[in-house]
Amino acid sequence: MITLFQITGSSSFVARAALECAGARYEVVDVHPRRRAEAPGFAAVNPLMRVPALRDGDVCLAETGAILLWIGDRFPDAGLAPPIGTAARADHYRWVTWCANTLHVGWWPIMAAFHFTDDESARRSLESRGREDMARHGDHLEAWLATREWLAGERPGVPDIYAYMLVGWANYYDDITLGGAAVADHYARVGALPGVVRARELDDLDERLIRHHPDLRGGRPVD
Ligand SMILES: N[C@@H](CCC(=O)N[C@@H](CS)C(=O)NCC(=O)O)C(=O)O
Repeated sequence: MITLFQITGSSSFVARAALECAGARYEVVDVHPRRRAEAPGFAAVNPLMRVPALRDGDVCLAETGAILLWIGDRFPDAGLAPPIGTAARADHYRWVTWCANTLHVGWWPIMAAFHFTDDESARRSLESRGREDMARHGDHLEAWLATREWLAGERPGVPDIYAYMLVGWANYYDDITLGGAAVADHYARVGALPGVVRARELDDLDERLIRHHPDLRGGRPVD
């Protein structure tokens, strides 16, 4: 059995969406955002206590990109990862890695500048530089998607689901949009995949990835 350690509506959403798209059988352990040590088995799977984390039999995985690559390979019939050795497979690695090391971390100065500095003016500067970077990332994605439907190959795959979540986080801000029409169309296409729709329902998220019930995680109040 696969076990996903999650906080609904966080980065773990994308792992759940990939599992749903893969048609996987899995269970979830809801991690309380402020009482992570209480989640049974969580620290053993990811000593950093960050979500998503995944246990698959004897295998323990952390890091969103690694988990997505694992799911893509683990369920080959779902077609979420192109065949090894193909150009599409190279694009698959490229975009999962770009999402993990560029777009995902690109959100931190915007969402969590307070982690980096206590100084108010430095914080504003980080948020503003973060927005400039995010605009460049959106342009990069837009250029790639202007000539193709999916990020890697002819079918939707795990990089599409990862990009979908990270593009969707722009909905939390009135002044941020990633890319243009091609990114918006891709967001709509990925958002309509049945597994992604189901993961949104399970994570209590609307089409903009905004929580229906902001005070609940896994159906329970966050106190
Ligand atoms: N590099 C990790 C980052 C994961 C991460 O930061 N997850 C957040 C939730 S969105 C978290 O668990 N944060 C807890 C913390 O920073 O203590 C990954 O890509 O999986």
